[in-house]
Amino acid sequence: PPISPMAIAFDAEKLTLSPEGPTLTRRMSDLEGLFRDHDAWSAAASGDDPIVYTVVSSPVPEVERELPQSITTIMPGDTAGELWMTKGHQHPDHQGEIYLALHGRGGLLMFDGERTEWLDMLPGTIGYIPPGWAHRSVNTGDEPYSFLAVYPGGAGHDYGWVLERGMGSRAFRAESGVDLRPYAE
Ligand code: S6P
Ligand code: ZN
Repeated sequence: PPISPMAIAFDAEKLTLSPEGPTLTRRMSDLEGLFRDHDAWSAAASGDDPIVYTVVSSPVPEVERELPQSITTIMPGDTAGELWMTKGHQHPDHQGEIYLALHGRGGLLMFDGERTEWLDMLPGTIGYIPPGWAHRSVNTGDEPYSFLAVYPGGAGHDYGWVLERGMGSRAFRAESGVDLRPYAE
């Protein structure tokens, strides 16, 4: 059944939603095949297997015509220099999405299969993901990076698309914040 109009309390300090839906926790071991340095990934995954990011959802369900939201928090860190990031995905039917940066420093890497785009994400930046662009978020700073996502409930997550094609670029730690390198290098 469709849900009723509702207010969701957003705590701008704690970055929580209330009421809250499911929370997802992704550890290093959940990110197989994504970092360039497989040995460094494997050592971290089979070692202390740190939490890389969490996703807290609103109670709005992920079903067609609803408009759910979530807050993703990526921990600061890197694996052999490659900045900690989300898995990244394409929406199977190419729906668009909106991100609003809330805390810390990050980047929004997008790839349409040919072109790559990078947006610096600082608190207050709205990042627009157009239809057909796969998207991955990266923590470029030294504290947790959090952002709000608003997306069509039927958007889905095609993770295989990114495993197959990559994201065009990879983001490495640099003194200036981030060094973007071609995916294959
Ligand atoms: C959903 C939206 C985000 C991500 C989240 C985790 O469309 O883009 O909520 O799911 O940032 O990233 P990923 O790539 O592991 O789903
Ligand atoms: Zn998405």
